This record gives sequence, structure tokens and C-alpha cells, in this order.
Amino acid sequence: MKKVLLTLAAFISLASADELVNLKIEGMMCPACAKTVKESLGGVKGVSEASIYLKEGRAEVKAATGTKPAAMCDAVKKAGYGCAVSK
Ligand SMILES: [Cu+2]
Repeated sequence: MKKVLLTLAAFISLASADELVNLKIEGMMCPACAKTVKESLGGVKGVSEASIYLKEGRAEVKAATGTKPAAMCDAVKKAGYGCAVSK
């Protein structure tokens, strides 16, 4: 029984592991833009946290492993900003 629980715990921690994705965001002019981008990224399934760097025109997104960066960019574009996945 104990072994089963441990395996389960390992599985859960693996399933919720985060990865960091860097996005290049174009068109952000002010903090309100940054907020809009942050909210649009936060609405993407799997995303747990988005840090927006207004002056640098980029975003660092923490998301569950397997979350597609393209889905993140789609959300940003829908909000009216340019987006590209940077390596
Ligand atoms: Cu703005």
C-alpha cells in the first residue's frame, strides 16, 4: 500500500512539473498592455504563472510540461499583440 502511494505521489509531481517558456512580445507600450498580455497568458490551459518584462518586450511563462508555446502565442495575438517563441 505504501509503495502504491509513493508511486502515485511521484506520478503527480511529474504530471505537474513546470517548464519555462520565453516569448517575445511585440506592441506593449505601457503597464496596461503588460497586464493584458499577462491575463491572456494566464487564461491558457496549463499556464501557472506569467512574468511580463515590458521594457524588454518579452514574457517568461511557467507552464505544465507539454503546454504548447504556440497556444500561448495564440492567446497573446488574440489580445492584440505580436508574439514569437524565443529559444
Ligand atoms: Cu498599453
